[in-house]
Amino acid sequence: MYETIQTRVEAGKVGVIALNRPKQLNALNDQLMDELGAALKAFDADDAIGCIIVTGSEKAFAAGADIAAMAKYDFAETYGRDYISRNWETMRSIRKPVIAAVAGFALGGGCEVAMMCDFIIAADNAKFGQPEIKIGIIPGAGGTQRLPRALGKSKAMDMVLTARMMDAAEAERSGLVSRVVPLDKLMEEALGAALVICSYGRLAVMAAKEAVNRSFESPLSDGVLYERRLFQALFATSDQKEGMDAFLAKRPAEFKGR
Ligand code: CO8
Repeated sequence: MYETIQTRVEAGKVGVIALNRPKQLNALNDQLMDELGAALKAFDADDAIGCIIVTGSEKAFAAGADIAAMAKYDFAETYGRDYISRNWETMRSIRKPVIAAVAGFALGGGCEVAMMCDFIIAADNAKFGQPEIKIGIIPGAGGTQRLPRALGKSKAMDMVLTARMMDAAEAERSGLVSRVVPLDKLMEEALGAALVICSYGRLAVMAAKEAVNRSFESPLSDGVLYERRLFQALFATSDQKEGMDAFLAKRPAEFKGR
């Protein structure tokens, strides 16, 4: 059904999307972004799925937007027809957690897609970078905005202006990624994290994601109020009763997602 990505379901509840243009190191073209958007939306709408993993190959998560495709576009096509830009914001509309499992190169748009996910688990061979300046452009899918939030101004400027790559150890030290694991353990680690998330109440998981994302969009007082209202709303769910009753009864909780 898809040509540039592969999808599968793990353990009946984790949707896995693997970017799959191996000859181009998973360079992101319009077709791939259309397919990624469609797959994300399909998993988001599927009640059986509790968490989504986006990954690439061992060599590349994605080496950026497809330069061969971009090279021929002019302003009328990029701005007027939204070539290479369409569908990049789909990730932001996904309400279930999305984990990026990154091995190899995550450059340019590849780094930006990883940063749009909710958190990044990296293999020890991962390399992150925003090398757009080397080809006469700048990041175009949030790199100049999300990198400073993740790394602080100095490292973000260093990466965007010099185009240097950051290895997995530096990325973890800097807060860009949440965990680094050996390459052969990457999917196991990501799946483990996804299954832990799936074991919790679906509504609380969605609310937690929404509240954390709100912190990037609002002043602290508004964000704290937003969090408070979501917190209070969760007391209307049966999962809140079940979670607390189970704790007090010293038994595992059985969440229903209601
Ligand atoms: N686009 C197209 N093809 C690519 C890309 C790419 N981004 N990256 C690699 N490839 C291709 C190569 O052309 C090569 O193809 P071929 O075998 O036909 O010559 C193949 O993949 C293998 O690549 P290399 O031979 O170069 O492999 P190396 O291991 O020697 O090097 C690198 C790997 C370092 C990753 C190198 O390929 C490289 O520097 N790639 C380009 C990285 C880059 O500049 N990325 C940023 C692109 S711009 C961008 O992402 C802007 C995003 C804006 C999005 C806006 C949306 C709103």
